[in-house]
Amino acid sequence: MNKLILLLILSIIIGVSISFTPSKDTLFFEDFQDVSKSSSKWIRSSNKEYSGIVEFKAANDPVDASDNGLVLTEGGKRYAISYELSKPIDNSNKELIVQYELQFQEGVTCSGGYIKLYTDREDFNIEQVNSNTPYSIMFGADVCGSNDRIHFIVRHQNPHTLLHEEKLITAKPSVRKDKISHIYTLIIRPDNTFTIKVDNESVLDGNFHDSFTPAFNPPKEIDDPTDSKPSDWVDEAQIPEPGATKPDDWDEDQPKRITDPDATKPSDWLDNEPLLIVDPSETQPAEWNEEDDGEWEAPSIENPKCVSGQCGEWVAPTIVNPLYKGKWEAPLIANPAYIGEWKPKQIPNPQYFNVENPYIVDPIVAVGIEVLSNTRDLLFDNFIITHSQEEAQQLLQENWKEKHTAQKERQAIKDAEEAKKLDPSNGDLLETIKFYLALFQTEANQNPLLYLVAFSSLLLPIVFCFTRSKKPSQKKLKSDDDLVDTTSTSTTTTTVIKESVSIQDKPTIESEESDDDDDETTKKSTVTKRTNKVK
Ligand SMILES: *[C@@H]1O[C@H](CO)[C@@H](O)[C@H](O)[C@H]1NC(C)=O
Ligand SMILES: [Ca+2]
Repeated sequence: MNKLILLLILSIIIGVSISFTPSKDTLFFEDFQDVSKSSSKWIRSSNKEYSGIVEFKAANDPVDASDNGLVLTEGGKRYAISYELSKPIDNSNKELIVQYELQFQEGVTCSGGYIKLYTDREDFNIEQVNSNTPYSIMFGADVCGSNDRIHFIVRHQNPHTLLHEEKLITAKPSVRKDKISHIYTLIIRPDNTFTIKVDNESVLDGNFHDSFTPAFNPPKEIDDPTDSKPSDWVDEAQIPEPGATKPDDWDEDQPKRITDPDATKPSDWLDNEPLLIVDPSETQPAEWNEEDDGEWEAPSIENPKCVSGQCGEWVAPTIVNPLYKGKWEAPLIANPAYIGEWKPKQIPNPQYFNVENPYIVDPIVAVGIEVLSNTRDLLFDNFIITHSQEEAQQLLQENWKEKHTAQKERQAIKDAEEAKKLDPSNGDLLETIKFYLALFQTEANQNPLLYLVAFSSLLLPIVFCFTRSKKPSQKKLKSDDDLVDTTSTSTTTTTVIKESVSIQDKPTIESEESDDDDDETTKKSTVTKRTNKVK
């Protein structure tokens, strides 16, 4: 066998994990594989507020050690780093797809994981980016405590006031808060609809005309501010019947429940048996010393005669009182004077305008991350902006899918190991090896090339020995070993929560309460407590 061919095959296989190449129509693509290029294109804001250190490097616990991302390395810091596009993006009459990958490597307490697409303006200065820099779209994950949502905000110019207003989607799709990598996709269509996907699954389908707050288009009519409810307006629909009186046989003093008059004490009831008795099988231990230990008392056990609960003082059960009626109230009748609910008169809205195509956003000149993160090591990767959904899906398939699957499996193992630690009947080494082998098999069944990689990594040294070759390049094999090696870094989550620091850049959403349920996928192992029996 020719070792060159073998090497070629290997490098092709290894290349599979991150292989996406953008087309000439791709508007923006960044996978951080060329670190020197990324370092020169991503510009950090010189604003003092943004002191967080960004690095371009692999994940802490990488599936593929050669897969770099953009990492916000410190917790409790603000970050502003942006990439200026060579040509501004105009989404008129075209689909626009914005997609990126995000991983909370060390978990998340309170962090922005969203991106901003900055508006093409005369005064845009990439080195001065801050929370007030005008953006056209803000999109992505935002978590703070139990509040989390995927943002999609459009800054839109009001044609009357000429001021830009932030339009937020009313829905609050939730963020994946686990420690594995997820991919967020926004699709904006020229028919004024949009879709938000997480991990290639739709989480929100919306419409620019009615999915945003405030709406792009103000209402045509508004309440007349000069109108007010007349003082004689009757808006009580029902009234107590006039002249109704309490019936003579209505006794308001009857109690709700009474003792069951038909109940009798069971004939086998044991009035004088105690619930606990001294354990007759216990005797004073030989080593018991009354002087040191005090007087010995035998422990108590449940009285075996009382297992059916028929011991002690007998009390008759209670039943619902058939004579109970409660407080008498006059029956309600329809109010003959009722006019209806009062509503102010509607007048044409002087501020009305009609934006026919709110999907068209202000041209985009740069992509940026401008966030506060209280947790360290948020990792961004695989940014793409394109007019082609197929292209975005291809990137997801080629650069993310395998990694995500491997990470999910690792997480499952970690969870299983955690559960095992809590369980005293720990599994043995053989079981663990069997488990990893089974895992490898599942992975390899999905991607048969892995068999070849595993096989080749055994075969390679033999071939090289045999042919006495000089420099086998083993470096790249590491990434594939990693797929099986899941015993790496434990979960040390040093998270800093600074109450005083809040995410300032979204004034309109500060006070909102999340009514979303946590869809956190983290499994919590339950510890079973053994309660000691009374003995
Ligand atoms: C993503 O979803 C589409 C359907 O919407 C499907 O055709 C495609 O295979 C999916 N891609 C991956 C990588 O799962
Ligand atoms: Ca990458």
